[in-house]
Amino acid sequence: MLTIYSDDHRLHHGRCELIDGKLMPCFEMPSRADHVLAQVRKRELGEVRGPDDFGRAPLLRVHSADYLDFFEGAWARWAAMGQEGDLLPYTWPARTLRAVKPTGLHGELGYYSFDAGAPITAGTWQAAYSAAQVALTAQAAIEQGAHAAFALCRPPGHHAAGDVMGGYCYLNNAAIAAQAFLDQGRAKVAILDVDYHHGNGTQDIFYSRADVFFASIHGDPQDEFPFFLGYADETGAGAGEGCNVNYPLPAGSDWSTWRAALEDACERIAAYEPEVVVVSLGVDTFKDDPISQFKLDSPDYLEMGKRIAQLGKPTLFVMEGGYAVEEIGINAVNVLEGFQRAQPGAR
Ligand code: Q9C
Ligand code: ZN
Repeated sequence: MLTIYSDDHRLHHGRCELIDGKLMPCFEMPSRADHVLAQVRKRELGEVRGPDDFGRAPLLRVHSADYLDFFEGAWARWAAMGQEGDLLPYTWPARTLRAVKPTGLHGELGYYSFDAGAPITAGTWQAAYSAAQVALTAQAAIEQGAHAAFALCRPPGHHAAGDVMGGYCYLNNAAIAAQAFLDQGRAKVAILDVDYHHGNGTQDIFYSRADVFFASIHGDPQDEFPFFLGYADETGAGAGEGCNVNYPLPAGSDWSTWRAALEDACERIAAYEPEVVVVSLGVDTFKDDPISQFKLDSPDYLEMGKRIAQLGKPTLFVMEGGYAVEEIGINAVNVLEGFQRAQPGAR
């Protein structure tokens, strides 16, 4: 399987996030991608290539121009104020306020974000831009005939909506790739989000559309981030009614619970008859993940890949979360290897 990777991810290295009332070093750190890449190489998954540059146009199919302009320019405005620390929002247009867009940097940042989990640093725009190009390059490889490809994206993307960042995410790599498939002539795409957290951004982007089916298996938002989306009664709207399915699972869920949800999700995806599948591949479902509550073990990820392969569709894997840095590479590559081994004629 081809892997697409860019060193530009290193340009994004936030300093800290608020966890349990304390400012802690960001869990979403550059070494995550290093561990995944190391395992891709060690396990000889296949060729590793850098991304091509498809420019801004495919990003604009998912994100608004004003959001991209704000994101690209935010650090320069912050630096011009004499600041050096990470740019983080601290006020949002919550229910009792107005969703106006103030002109000042902090007001605008609150408007374009939903939490304080997505710090903007000097290199964040370039890292996120390159991650989107990584996803688009892997998508192009599938469009050119590859049965599967792995986009080793960092920062991740599935919490980012059309004009909102948050949850370590800025540009929705999986959504951008899914939209590219559609724009290149595919009629229907399914997105399977296996990250521990609900893919609120992806769901929001496609919620009213029938050309993308979105399925997400995740910690129950009653008691887990992102709290305000990801419930089982969210089934799509308008033309997209029936094209969204959520599997909120309780804390402590292990493979037996998780795989039952995967089975149902795969049956729903098969019934939708997509031309291609995009997998938002988070491995923060792992038992030792420092910020998550599921109990999957490393061999379970081989089974996950095998079941996804049984869909029999061209499949784009897009890296999302996973924070037990030693194991993230093993578990991510287990999914890819499980998928690959299940192919007819696999070695
Ligand atoms: N006490 C992704 O996995 N907050 N994002 C965690 C823990 C945010 C996760 C706080 C988690 C975001 C891509
Ligand atoms: Zn996650």
